Order: sequence, then structure tokens, then C-alpha cells
Amino acid sequence: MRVVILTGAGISAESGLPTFRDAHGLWEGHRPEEVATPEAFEADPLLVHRFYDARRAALATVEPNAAHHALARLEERLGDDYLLVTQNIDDLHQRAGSRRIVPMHGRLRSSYCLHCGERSHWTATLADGPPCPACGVAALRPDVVWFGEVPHGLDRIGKAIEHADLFVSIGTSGVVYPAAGLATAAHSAGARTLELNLVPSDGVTVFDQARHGPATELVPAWVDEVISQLPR
Ligand code: BJW
Repeated sequence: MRVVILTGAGISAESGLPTFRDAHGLWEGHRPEEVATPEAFEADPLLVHRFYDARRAALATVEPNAAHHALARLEERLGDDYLLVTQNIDDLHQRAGSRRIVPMHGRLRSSYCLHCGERSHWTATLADGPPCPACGVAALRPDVVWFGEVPHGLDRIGKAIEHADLFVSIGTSGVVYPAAGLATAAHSAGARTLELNLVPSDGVTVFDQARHGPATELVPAWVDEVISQLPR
């Protein structure tokens, strides 16, 4: 069985990372989507750097939860029949052991040099204008995908969706494209589709099945079910 999983901010919520569009979604009075744009970065780079510096610092204080670990367990069983597509820029899936993963909206612990195009592993701040480790020019931005920019790994995602038997969407509101269109694409390609979310998402009608509750309960239970049905 070939499985494609899509995760969003909801899977990391119980690790202590805020989602984008819930009641507590404001950062210093700004909606995160207002800060996560190329226009915001052009108008006020310091503000945008501070937003990502704060989130990068918060990453050091949180751990993967039972849902991240359960997906890593499923990958161990399915091997190359498994692909995890995450919209999250945190590294909680990777820290839980996920390896077949496409972080389609980039990575918080990476910087991108606007001068030379080099990506560098980054755990420090960017607001203070550090030089690029490759070219020495102070032109680093967070290595994340803002509105209007092209998400990463779309070819790999498209190929996996084409051959998927099962597509599972976990903890995403389903309002941001192209991620929000993946369930429909999977359904059209013949896959069964399942949503696991705290509450029904905007796209709930495109799923064959939906289960609602916290990810740390739903995901491990669902993974146990799937593993128990796999041939030994
Ligand atoms: C729980 C839970 C618990 C809570 N357990 N669940 C008009 C129509 C259609 C499209 C467009 C349009 N106008 C513009 C567009 C395109 C645009 C877009 O989609 N805009 C919409 C807002 C309308 N998209 C783009 O611009 C994208 N690029 C693009 O389209 O390029 C063109 C192109 C595409 C393809 C090929 C060639 C060209 C880029 C989108 C980039 C999004 N970037 C961000 C920021 C990333 C960096 C950062 O993290 O700061 O990505 S925005 C933000 O939203 C972030 C997230 O990854 C993304 C999705 O959010 P997510 O994860 O769904 O979070 P929430 O908060 O919305 O939902 C949380 C969910 O969790 C909820 O459902 C809760 O119920 C649930 N939950 N606790 C389980 N304990």
C-alpha cells in the first residue's frame, strides 16, 4: 500500500507550537500571514526576521509528540511506499525520525542567501544581519516559502500522489494552495482520502473519511490500525 501524508501546523500544536489561524494566532499584534510574505520582508525586514528568529528560538524548547513519532513508525514499516509532505517549517518530523519527507514550505533551521543562492544550516538569529557562510555578504533570509513563492518538491509530491493508494491529511486547515489541492488530486488519481483534524477543515468534503480529535490521540491510533493490517 502506497501512502502519502500531508501535515500542517495542527500536528505540532500539542508540542507547544502555535498554529496560524486559531484564536491565539497573533504575533505582536500581527496575523502571521501578514508577516509571512515577500512584501512584508521588503517593507520591514527586521520585523520579519524577528518573527522567524522567535520561532527558531522556540524550536529549541519543544519536542516531537506522539503523532510525529507514530508517523516515523509508519515510515519504518512502509519504506519507499511512504511519503510525508509537510507544510511545517519546524523540524519535529525529522527529529522524530522521518526521512522520506518533503518540507514544501521550507525549513526554519535553514537560511537562504539572496546574493549567492546558497542554503546554510541555521540555528542562530538573522535580525542582526550575519554574513552568508558561503559568500560573506549579509543578505540572508529565512529559507521558507511565502505567499506567491513556489513551494519545494512539487514534482516529487505529484509523482507520489499519482501512485498513492491512500492520502491522509493531518492538522491542516486546507486553505493554502497548492497543498490544499493535494487531497482532490489524490482522489482524482484513485486514492482513498482521510482527514485527521481537531475539527473539520475547510476541505473536509473532499475526504472519503474524517476523524476528529487531537493529533496525539488520532494519529497513533490510526497508525496502529494500519500497521496491524499490513502483511507481516
Ligand atoms: C489540530 C490541532 C490538534 C489544531 N490536532 N489538528 C486564490 C485562490 C487559490 C489560491 C490562491 C489565491 N490567491 C493566492 C493563491 C495562492 C496562495 C494561497 O493559497 N493563498 C490562499 C490563502 C488563498 N498560495 C501561494 O502563494 C503558494 N504558492 C503558490 O501558489 O505558488 C504558485 C505556484 C504553485 C504551484 C506551481 C507553480 C506555481 C505559497 C504558499 C506559502 C504558504 N506559506 C506559509 C508560511 C510558511 C512559512 C512560515 O511557517 O511562516 O505556510 S502561510 C502558512 O499557512 C504556512 C502554513 O504551512 C500554511 C498552512 O497552514 P496550516 O498548516 O494549515 O495551519 P492552520 O493554522 O491554517 O491550520 C491548523 C489546523 O490544525 C486547523 O485545521 C486546526 O483545526 C488543526 N489543529 N490543533 C489536530 N491538536
